[in-house]
Amino acid sequence: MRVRCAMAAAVTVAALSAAGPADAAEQRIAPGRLGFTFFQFDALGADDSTNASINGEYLRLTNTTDLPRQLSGWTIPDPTSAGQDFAFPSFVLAPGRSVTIHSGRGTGTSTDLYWGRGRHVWDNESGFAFLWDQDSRTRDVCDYDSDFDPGWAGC
Ligand SMILES: [Ca+2]
Ligand SMILES: [Ca+2]
Repeated sequence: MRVRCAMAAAVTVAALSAAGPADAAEQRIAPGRLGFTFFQFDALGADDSTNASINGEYLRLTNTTDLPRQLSGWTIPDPTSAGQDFAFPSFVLAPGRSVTIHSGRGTGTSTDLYWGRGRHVWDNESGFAFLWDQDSRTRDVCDYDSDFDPGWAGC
């Protein structure tokens, strides 16, 4: 997934540098992407049961489309199959903005949301994070492997 993203970015850069002004404008208004952009799957330092450590695990979701996106009803399924999926509240992600989803407890803001779990969610070795829309369609997936990713992944 990351390799494909990197290749797509390289192709975009190449296309932009070779394109004329009209083509460049077309690129700017082309539909963007709503997806994961950063994943701290292993909280910094030794993992303990404190809320600060649990919140040190987080996923960042970015809206690079030109439109605000309502995420109400979207979910991030629980990777441990404990039936405690993260469900977005009524939440609008503005164009160009990101929201960080922390594993622990906290008060949600326009930039940070909290899963509310009492322990770390993401395996520190490897795994997948899925983003599902309100119809349970997969909109993005971020895979990671600590053999290649040093505690975090760029998605
Ligand atoms: Ca973890
Ligand atoms: Ca850690």
